[in-house]
Amino acid sequence: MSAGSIVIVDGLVEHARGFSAEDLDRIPEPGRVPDVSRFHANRRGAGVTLESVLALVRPLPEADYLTLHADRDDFHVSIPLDAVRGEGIVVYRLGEAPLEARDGGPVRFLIRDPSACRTDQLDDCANVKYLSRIELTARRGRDTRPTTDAEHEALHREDDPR
Ligand SMILES: Nc1nc2c(c(=O)[nH]1)N[C@H]1C(S)=C(S)[C@@H](COP(=O)(O)O)O[C@H]1N2
Ligand SMILES: [Mo]
Repeated sequence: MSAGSIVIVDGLVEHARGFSAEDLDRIPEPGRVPDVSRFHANRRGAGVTLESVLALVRPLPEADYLTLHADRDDFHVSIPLDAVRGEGIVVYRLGEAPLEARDGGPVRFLIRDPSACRTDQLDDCANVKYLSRIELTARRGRDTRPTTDAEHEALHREDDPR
């Protein structure tokens, strides 16, 4: 793993590895996403496409699911790889600075065009904050997204670092 790794990508990939902010900075166009507020009005930061990160680790043909792990608060989301490939963004900077916890940093996952909470695999709840690891698997992995309104509200009350 590289020094200063902020996110690990592993599982069913040819080259499991950690990425530092500087590693992610080296990803060229068309992988760059300069300003997420363009498509999520209340969120900020800059990053790279999931696809550009996957291109560096090379998922194996048998990889069917992508699981997003947030160790900080033990939150996990597992979604079909095909569905998320073209939609995922890995956000890790605010200007030149690291993305802070108040914005879900140091690494936040965002879906470009999410459905409302609990309506789909690619919903708002899958916009994982404090992302520590992206794991590729052949079957669905761990998913701790809330399944009821009450669970969902409780999670939002507790998950507010601001
Ligand atoms: N690590 C982590 N990421 C998380 C959550 C969480 O509890 N922990 N909540 C999810 C849910 S249920 C929603 S709806 C969105 C809310 O994102 P927002 O606070 O930026 O609106 O974050 C998602 N990402
Ligand atoms: Mo949610």
